[in-house]
Amino acid sequence: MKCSKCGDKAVINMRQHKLALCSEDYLEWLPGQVKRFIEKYRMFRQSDRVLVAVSGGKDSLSLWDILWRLGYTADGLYIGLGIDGGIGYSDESRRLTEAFAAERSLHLHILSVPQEYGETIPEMAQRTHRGRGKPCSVCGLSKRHIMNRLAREGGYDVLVTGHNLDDEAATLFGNTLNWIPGHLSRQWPVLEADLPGLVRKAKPLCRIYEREMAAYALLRGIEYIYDECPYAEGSKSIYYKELLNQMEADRPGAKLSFYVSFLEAKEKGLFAPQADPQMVHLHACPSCGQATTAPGECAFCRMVLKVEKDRQ
Ligand code: Q46
Ligand code: ZN
Repeated sequence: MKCSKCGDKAVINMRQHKLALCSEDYLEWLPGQVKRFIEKYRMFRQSDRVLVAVSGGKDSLSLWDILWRLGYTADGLYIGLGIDGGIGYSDESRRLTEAFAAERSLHLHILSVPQEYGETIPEMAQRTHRGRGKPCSVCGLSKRHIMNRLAREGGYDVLVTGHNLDDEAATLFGNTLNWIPGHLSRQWPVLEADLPGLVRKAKPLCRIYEREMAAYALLRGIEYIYDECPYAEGSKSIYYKELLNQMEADRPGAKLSFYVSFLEAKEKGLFAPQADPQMVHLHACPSCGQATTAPGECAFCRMVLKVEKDRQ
């Protein structure tokens, strides 16, 4: 197969775009696509200070690499969750993230959950009995809170994450199967900072296939952690991704059209935010200042208090 641009040997064939590219053209094409979507959805401007949440995986490290090459001012944030899973998951992902930042002289913030809160994420999950044996709900709650706090404290204009098209399509699939109106009305490539204590958030890879990100990392020689978090196994989102991949194999472009048609329908007014009765109770958490609908302190601050009390 030949590169559609220069006729050299193609290294990737993207049936969904009817495009095959050689390594050199691909490494130029993908960042161009990312820039196009950053501008299309008005995620941030060239002069903004960007904080990239990095996990050590291919998507977040490649995103950071792309933003850096595009000339954005982008620092990284790595959160150490204290997850081992027999493979030293957190230690290895931290090592790779630090090496990535050092190679490019990029600034990396590191927050270690066990150092900051006294326990690892799996330990906190056990203590609080959240999530029926899986630490994912404690993990998600903690990551959202910490990312938001550090982006605010650092005065960043926007917090970006490496969610790719496969992630967004799987989330949309779940939200649609269960018809969750609040989630459908909030799902969008960028979330404005329109609630107390919350920063602007954006997903520059939302229209880039996971396979395209893996190819970018490989061709760019980015060393990333291949293993998934050991707790990801058996998750609903992996199941939805498998189903969507089956559709994609039969009909190239199915995933992209599912997600993009949703965005277009939203632009025409579908799933417009309704007066959400929960929002009536919205206030800033007296302890951390982040928006919450829970009475009193937010779920994260209550969880940390419970862990502290329990340990005494
Ligand atoms: S939530 Fe669950 Fe992930 Fe946290 S514990 Fe691992 S799988 S990392 S996206
Ligand atoms: Zn709080």
